[in-house]
Amino acid sequence: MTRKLHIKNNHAAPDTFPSTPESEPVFTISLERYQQAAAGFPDLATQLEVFVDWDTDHWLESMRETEILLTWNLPTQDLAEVAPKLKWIHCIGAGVEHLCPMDWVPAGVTITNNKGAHADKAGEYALMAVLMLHNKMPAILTNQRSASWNSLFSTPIAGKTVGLVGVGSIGGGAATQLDKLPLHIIGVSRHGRAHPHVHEMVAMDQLDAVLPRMDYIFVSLPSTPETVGLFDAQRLQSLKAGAGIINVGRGATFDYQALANLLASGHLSGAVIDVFDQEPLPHDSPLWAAPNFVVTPHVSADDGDSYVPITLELFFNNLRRYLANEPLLNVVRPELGY
Ligand code: OXD
Repeated sequence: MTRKLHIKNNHAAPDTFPSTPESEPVFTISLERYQQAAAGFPDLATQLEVFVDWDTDHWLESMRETEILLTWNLPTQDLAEVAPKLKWIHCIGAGVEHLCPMDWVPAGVTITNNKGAHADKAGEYALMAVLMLHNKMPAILTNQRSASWNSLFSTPIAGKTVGLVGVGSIGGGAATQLDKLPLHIIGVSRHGRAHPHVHEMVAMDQLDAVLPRMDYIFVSLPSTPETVGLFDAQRLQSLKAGAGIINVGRGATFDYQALANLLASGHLSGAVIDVFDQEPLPHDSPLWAAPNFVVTPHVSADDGDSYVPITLELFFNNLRRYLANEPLLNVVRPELGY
């Protein structure tokens, strides 16, 4: 018996995913890419009948027989009637806030996410961004815009403290890379579970106790009711004078205008920011020109060459569990939203 796998790709459009034409090929699961990955899992692939689609071109016809859906998003309305055989949705992103609230999930359908696909790339970005902040690159880039030669010296980084707010797969990747430097690493996570490359781990309710000790803060939180607005004006104001900020999680966790104000006033030294509420960041956003505020276009964690192969490997490994009736990895908890 074969099971039908529907792969839903999206054409790029602003405010969806992928949001830019250049990101569309990075995230497209073409039949060719699928077959290349499937060749590594022949015993599993023969158990699937695969249909590759774009947007909702063949959604209604195809979903009638579909048991497994591989996608970033989907039309959720009346899903139980549209897809009566559906059992498993694998989301090709780590963040699933676009699928929340998950009151539409039919009984018996499990959702998994792409947790684990981002760790290596995000870890290197973290290393780069911490070194950028420490070497005053945001201020140097700001000065460059006005042709200003201002000798901003820095020191070796030894002895500085980096805080990782969120120690999931991305925060863990950051810890692994940052631990190569002579830094003290504090992790803050929901449960405060130990990580081999984090020197001091606390639970989220200790966040305000440890934040003022951090020279550089790397935030990789999902957008959930618990995290939206976490870094508001007051909390940002409470950070150590001269601290630097990196955000690769979701824009909704920050008040960026308050952050820009604190950079302009000199209380904070720099920011390297990869995620925004609206992506692409609109041309007229004041953040483009905010001093010491570096914008990167949501590229911190996605491997531009191998995102799809990494995703499909993760998918096939989970498919093995699925076919063996074993618990899946990366199951999203609808009540938590990640
Ligand atoms: C994701 C991301 O959620 O890259 O996968 O932001």
